Amino acid sequence: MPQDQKPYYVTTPIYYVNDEPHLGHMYTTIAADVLARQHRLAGDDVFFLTGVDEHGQKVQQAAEARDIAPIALADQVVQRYETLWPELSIRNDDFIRTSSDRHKAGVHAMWKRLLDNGSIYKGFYEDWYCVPCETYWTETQLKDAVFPDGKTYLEAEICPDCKRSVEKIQEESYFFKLSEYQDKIIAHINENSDFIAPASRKNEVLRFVEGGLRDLSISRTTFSWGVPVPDDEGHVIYVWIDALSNYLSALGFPEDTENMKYWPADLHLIGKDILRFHAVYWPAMLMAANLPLPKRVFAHGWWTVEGEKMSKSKGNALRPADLLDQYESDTLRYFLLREVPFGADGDFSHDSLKTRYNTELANDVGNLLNRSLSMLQKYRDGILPAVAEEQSEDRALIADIEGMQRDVAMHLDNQAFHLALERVNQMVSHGNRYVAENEPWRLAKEGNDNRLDTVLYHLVEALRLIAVQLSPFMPIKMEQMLTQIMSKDIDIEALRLHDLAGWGLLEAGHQCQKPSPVFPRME
Ligand code: ME8
Repeated sequence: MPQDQKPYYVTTPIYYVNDEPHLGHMYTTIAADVLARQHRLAGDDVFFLTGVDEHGQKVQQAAEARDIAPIALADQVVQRYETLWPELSIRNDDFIRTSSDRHKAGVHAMWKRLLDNGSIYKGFYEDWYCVPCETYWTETQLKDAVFPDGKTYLEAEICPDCKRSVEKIQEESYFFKLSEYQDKIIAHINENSDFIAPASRKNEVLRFVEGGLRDLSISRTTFSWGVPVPDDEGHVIYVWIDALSNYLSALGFPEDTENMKYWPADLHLIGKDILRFHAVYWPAMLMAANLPLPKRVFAHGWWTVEGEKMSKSKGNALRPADLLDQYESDTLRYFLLREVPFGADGDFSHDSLKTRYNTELANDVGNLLNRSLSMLQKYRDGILPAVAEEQSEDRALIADIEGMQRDVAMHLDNQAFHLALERVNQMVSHGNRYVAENEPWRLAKEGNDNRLDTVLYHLVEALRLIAVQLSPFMPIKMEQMLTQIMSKDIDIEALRLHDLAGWGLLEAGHQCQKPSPVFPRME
């Protein structure tokens, strides 16, 4: 690896194994994959981590319901993920399982650090607990949450997040001195404006922390499926302390491994449901352990399906395998990141997917590729001509390409996937307008060879650079597109901007392939 490569570490949540993968898991992981690909393309030294969260009461109960051991359930679900991710072109560098020895070693090391620093003590715990969410609620929090009829969640014994029953529990427990970190967390958030995104989420976290942080109960005695507390095996470590440590254990923590160079993470991508754990508990743990904090936590929004909340009971959770039976993986990748501003909630509808595909991909990108390569075939036997005379409209096209390259990089730095794609689409429209305005068929008829050569060259070169920008989003389709343009097998994983982002790298005399549709219309 060259010396100047910048490390870039991006993570997804580790997903619970009590359930099958669904649209939501797919969404976060695709987003992380696009960023990982974008950074590899830019020449960075990328580490992209995903994995599964295998411990906890919820998983234990799901396994009991199926009459199998928790680890057997975990093995089944892990297999689903391990076959699913490649089918969606997800190219993670590692896959962490919390049942692995390397992970347990990391969790134990984290625990010991907190214990040695005096951040952990033993006490008694009495509170409300939501099993499905693995979340504890204080009396105050349940009292503050009120139904429209005025009844409090405490009276109803209902979880304010998932609206299912909470149970009262009392047990001996270890505690983490979270309360000591209230001011430090507030200061960190205020001093690091990029730490929590989008901005609305930042305010939400600040309000929560300003409301007061109580010490956090971090061990359980009521079930056994977890990482045991060192030297006190009647306790298992609270599943969130266990789970959050994955971001370090996967790098080899506590050993001083080569991969520890990736810490602190550049980005934890998560859904808005688990923001508090990532933007409050995790930073506090890291502060207590004297470790650097992740640079950024981005909490994206929530998908519903055809206007309804996805749920097991409704049976409407979209399964990636079913989606992949209906659509190509690149179409799904494109749609999910294009349809909804990243950070906002969104609705999955088959109609919107088809409309977006047909208008933006089949009509716009597909058409520009087809008509450009067809005209090149028809008028120049597929051989790229030299530029004869560049006019202002040609220079405007090049300037727009360069603007697109800058803007896409900027938008992806902000995780604004939808804006990055919108920007590419503007460029594609510019390309189609350029065809309409220059009327190559007229130039051919008039015998205006100089102008025709120039227009054909600009079209193909623009298409090449558009495909490069889209390649993190649609690696398979863009491999096909680039293969037609470059007339050679393209290894999309090996592309680097450094070698291919400059305007004019395609040489006159280069033979392009005959076009074959990359985005056939969907009926
Ligand atoms: O929370 N819309 O795991 P989990 C968008 N193990 N994203 C969704 C979604 C939806 N409807 N449903 C799920 C856990 N997600 C813990 C995490 S991390 C140290 C431990 C995505 O299986 C989204 O990324 O419940 C959300 O944060 C995650 O799945 C929750 O996955």
